[in-house]
Amino acid sequence: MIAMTKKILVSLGLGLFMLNVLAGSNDVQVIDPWVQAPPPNARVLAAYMQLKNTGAKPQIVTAVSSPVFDRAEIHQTVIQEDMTRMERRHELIIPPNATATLKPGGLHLMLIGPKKKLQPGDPVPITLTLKDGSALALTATVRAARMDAGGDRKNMDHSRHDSHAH
Ligand SMILES: [Cu+2]
Repeated sequence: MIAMTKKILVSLGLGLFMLNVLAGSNDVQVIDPWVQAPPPNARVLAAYMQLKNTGAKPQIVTAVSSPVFDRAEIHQTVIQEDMTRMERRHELIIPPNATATLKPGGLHLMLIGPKKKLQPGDPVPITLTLKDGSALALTATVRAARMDAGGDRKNMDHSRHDSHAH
């Protein structure tokens, strides 16, 4: 079903975006990519998505870029001794027949130095470079955090509160 859809899109010549996706790794599907709507004057934004590897070998993301940001990194949010902080990862491994989930409070793409103001609904082009040298182009949409992300945030606030000395 998916293969058929792709073939039809290509035969219609539907733009560079789809072609770029197909020219990249056919084994990685990008599901629901979005960028969290930033507070005013934010210098870093987070992008989330699911990366589904339908192939039989691991797929490894080694670099991230976006034309509307100075640079981008792979980050993991970690909670250590009641402190929430972000660690940079140099690789994002998607095991065979598995899905890597990038979500608030966990793995994310850190978009650094926005070149323009972004608002909900704006498209954000992002390119993932895989270890095999192929590129995976996607377009994320800016939107406010989802309701189901609220639980994560509440936990983070709570842990921060606990870390205060009273
Ligand atoms: Cu980060």
